Amino acid sequence: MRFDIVTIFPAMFDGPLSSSIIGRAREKGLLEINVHDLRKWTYDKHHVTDDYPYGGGAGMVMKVEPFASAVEELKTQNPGAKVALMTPGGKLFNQRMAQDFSSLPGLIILCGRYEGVDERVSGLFCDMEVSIGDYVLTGGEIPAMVMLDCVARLVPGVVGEEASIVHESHSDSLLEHPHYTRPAEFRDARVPEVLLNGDHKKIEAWRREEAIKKTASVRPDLLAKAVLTEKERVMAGDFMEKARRRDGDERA
Ligand code: 6GU
Repeated sequence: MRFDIVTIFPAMFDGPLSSSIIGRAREKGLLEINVHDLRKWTYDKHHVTDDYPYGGGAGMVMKVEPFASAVEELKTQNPGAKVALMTPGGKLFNQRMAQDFSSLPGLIILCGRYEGVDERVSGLFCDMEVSIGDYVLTGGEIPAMVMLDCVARLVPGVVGEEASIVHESHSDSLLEHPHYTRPAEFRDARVPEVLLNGDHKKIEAWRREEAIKKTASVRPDLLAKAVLTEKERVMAGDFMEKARRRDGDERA
C-alpha cells in the first residue's frame, strides 16, 4: 500500500516512520511511504502556504492552490488512492475506518494546521475529513502518523503474527484481557493461577471474562456494539454497576 503525506513539516515524520514495524515493512516493500513538503507546490518567491482569513479573525488559513496541485499530481501517480484531510473538525477515526482504508491501493493524507484550511481543499480535492479524537492538536501531522500506523499494520504481512491482530482491543468492541509474563510472582503480585496450568479452555474463558470486566469498567460505551451471550450481558451489567459504585457519580 502506498501512502503520500503532504505537510509543511516533513521532518516531523522522520523517526516514527523509519523505526520498528513500519520501518521494516517499508524495507520489505510492503509499504511505500512518501512524505512531501507542501512548499514543493508553491510557485511564488517566498513559498507561501497560508494567508489571512476572509471575513477577518485571528490566525492564518492554509491556501487552496498548493494542496490542489499536490493532490492532482499525486493522484496521477496512484489513481485509486483516497484523499483524507486531517482536521479536528473531521469524522472521528476508528478501527473500522482503518480496516476499510487498509484494502485501498493508497491514501493521500493532507496535514492541516489547527487554525484552518481553505474549505475548498476539502470540498474539491478530498474524499473525507478525519479527526483522531475530541481534543485539539497544533496540526494534522501527529494525527496523520496515528492514522498511518493504524492502517499500515492491517496491511497483510506488516504485522508478523496474523493471529495477533484478530484478538486485539477494539476489533470486536471489547478491550483486551490482561497479559502476563515471567516472573510468576513480583513483589507479592502473583500471575493469576489459571494461566499457569495449561488448561486452554479455562484460559480462554478467563480471558473472555476479563475482557468483558475491563470493558464494562473502563469503556462501558463500547459494550453496546459488542457481541455477547445472554450470560455475558448479565455479567457485563454487574461489572458496570460495580464500577459505577466504585467511581461514585463521576460518570453520571
Ligand atoms: Cl486531525 N488535527 C488537529 N489539529 N487536532 C486534532 C486532530 C486533527 N484530531 C484530533 N485533534
